[in-house]
Amino acid sequence: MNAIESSPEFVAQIYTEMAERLAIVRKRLGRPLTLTEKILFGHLDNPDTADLRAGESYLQLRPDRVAMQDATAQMALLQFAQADIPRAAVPTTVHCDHLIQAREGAEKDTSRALDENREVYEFLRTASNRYGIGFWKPGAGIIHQVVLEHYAFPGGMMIGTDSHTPNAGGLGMFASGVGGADAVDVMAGFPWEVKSPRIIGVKLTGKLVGWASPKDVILLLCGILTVKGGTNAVIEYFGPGASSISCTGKGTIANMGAELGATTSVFPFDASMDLYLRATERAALADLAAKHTALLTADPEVERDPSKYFARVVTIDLSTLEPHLVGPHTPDLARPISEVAAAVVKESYPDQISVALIGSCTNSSYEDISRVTDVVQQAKAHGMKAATPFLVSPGSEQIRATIARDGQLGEIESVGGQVLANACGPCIGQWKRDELKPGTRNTIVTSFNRNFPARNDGNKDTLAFIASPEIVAAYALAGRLSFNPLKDTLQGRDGKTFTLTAPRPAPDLPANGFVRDRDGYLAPPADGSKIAIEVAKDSKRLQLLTPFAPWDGKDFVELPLLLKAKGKCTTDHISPAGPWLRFRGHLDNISDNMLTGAINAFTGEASPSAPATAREYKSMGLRFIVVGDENYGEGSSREHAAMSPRFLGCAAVIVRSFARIHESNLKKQGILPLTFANPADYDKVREGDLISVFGLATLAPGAELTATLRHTDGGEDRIALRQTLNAEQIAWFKAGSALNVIKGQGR
Ligand code: MIC
Ligand code: SF4
Repeated sequence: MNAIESSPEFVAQIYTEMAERLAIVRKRLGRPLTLTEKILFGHLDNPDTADLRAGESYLQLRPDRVAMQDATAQMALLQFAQADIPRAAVPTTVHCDHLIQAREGAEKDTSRALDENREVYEFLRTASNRYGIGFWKPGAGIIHQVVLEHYAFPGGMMIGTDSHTPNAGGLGMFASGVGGADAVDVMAGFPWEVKSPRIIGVKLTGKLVGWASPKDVILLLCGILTVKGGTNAVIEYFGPGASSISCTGKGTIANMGAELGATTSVFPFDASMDLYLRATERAALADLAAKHTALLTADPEVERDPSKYFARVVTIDLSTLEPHLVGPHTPDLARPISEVAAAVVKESYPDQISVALIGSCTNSSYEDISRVTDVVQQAKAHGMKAATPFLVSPGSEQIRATIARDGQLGEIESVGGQVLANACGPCIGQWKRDELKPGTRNTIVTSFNRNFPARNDGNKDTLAFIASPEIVAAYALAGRLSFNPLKDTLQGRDGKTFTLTAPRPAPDLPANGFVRDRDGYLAPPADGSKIAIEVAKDSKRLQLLTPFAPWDGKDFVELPLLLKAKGKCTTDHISPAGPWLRFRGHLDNISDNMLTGAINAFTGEASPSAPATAREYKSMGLRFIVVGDENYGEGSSREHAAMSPRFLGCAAVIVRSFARIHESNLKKQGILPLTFANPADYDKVREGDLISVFGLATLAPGAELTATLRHTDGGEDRIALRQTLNAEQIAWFKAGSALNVIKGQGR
């Protein structure tokens, strides 16, 4: 049986193996290594022979753990069930966090979710028990927070079926977001394959002061690097400023590296991680890490001459960092707080804030909530209450119970704050906003990480802005986006006007320890092989998978263009969440949301009819092609954004560029992800085009393909397409999916 915990024995063994593999790679490379390289190469499946060219080759890695959340684990486990493998090969956990809808507050919302999602939770619980997977029940917390509190450790490697898995980088782990099919590979005992990343070094100097917080580091970086800037790159932080930031603060920064499209973000092992491990009852891991600091930090030469070792170096001086606000609609539209008021006027953003929200997997640490409490107490001293509804999503039961015990929650509630379940809630559209008429243009501010249109409440006219929790708290008090928390005055109920002072530095670890809570955890039995996994035939929520058909050996000839998407097309546009989350285990049903959020380049409108048209083609035995713009598939790891198109008959997706996880999800599911060799050819695609792709029989790594666009007026354009498939991925395409290849090959 696999132990689920990251026990000292388990971690010691990993450090030994890392050292062995690194010795081999060091011999081959003969140069100093960055921290990223140490963890990556320390987890190579084939250190002797691996092709290590950054940005070019694919690495075969052996992650130490897998984590999955309920909205993605359903499809992952349905695929794992198809692979017919008795038990997960590495320690794996499932976390029930995405399916709880925020409505009336923590208790009622959690109990309603238990009722409404019973069938899905039962499936996840029994499948976890059967396959030797640790199961965290609804209400226990959000995946990344629970992983940080219990399983992450410096130098480890983890993959998770959620794009914010890199949160564990705050504790020095190489943690990456993947689609369910990648998780299935690792759970089945195969290596995880990922593009060998470029490494971007971020040097932090100085120390955060005043209102500036770890969140502002990543908000600023989002503005600098943009949502594409981290694609196939790892962000490695270093410098004196890095060690001045708490472990949970580092978690916030690493978490939101997902917004840059980064493979992950890492921080070197330091005293803050040591303290966090001890505060979470893992002193033995802290001792072990201390013994292995050479493995868990970059070689000294790297810090001395960073530009020699990193593809790019960005320097951020924490001492002069101004708090930032990003949004709306994209996390890289960053502005210093002092420029927000002018932007409100210039862009006609609704000034009145309709709701302020803090917490989530990104920002609900003890430090965050304590700084928020400092801000609200200043207002309370003047008899003030929040001017807007003020919602708090704690990241875990550990954090909720601790801030309840230490009084911060009570303080936040006393100014009108409402505590939601320890779950994703409004961050993923699980938010019943009865007060808002659909279609109303309105402003919300959050301390979350995502702000795509319609993301939080299903309303595309909601403008979501992201800032640190302490800044969001200040906005909640003022109720206006044009309010500058650093300077402007508030009017107290006592008749006095006052200016907020910057919250005092707050501890990231409670003086009296965390309230450790493992009630929400269910360990798998020693032998789960007799446990049956039931999926009712007529279930609306779950559906067993049928393997996708293999490639028929022919070129794609004159396939209809289903949709040409324009501009940002995130996985939230391709497979919207919110109400659709309930179908995450039912491929047929969820496919009715396919591409409905994508903006049709010919009409400028969303595409509600895309699923029906695709079904029509399917009934006629026709496959189709989708065309997209830059960074297509940005955002979430949800593989539904690849499985639904595959299920309805998509043969290829042709775009200007892809986001990493989505490109890999398409490959896994047997769809060809292609890019225009000449990005301007995007403009040649016209409404009603029939698209052919030639050269499939000789498909080979690096080979270009040719396509023709036959236009409705009889004209034709011939264009060149690129692809990044390696030999193994070509085999997936030919077999119909990666899963078809794995099946029967189990360990
Ligand atoms: C997100 O933040 O977008 C999600 C919801 O957590 C997703 C996962 C999902 O769609 O289930 C992610 O980040 O991967
Ligand atoms: Fe949940 Fe939001 Fe974090 Fe995704 S980003 S895991 S939806 S809290």
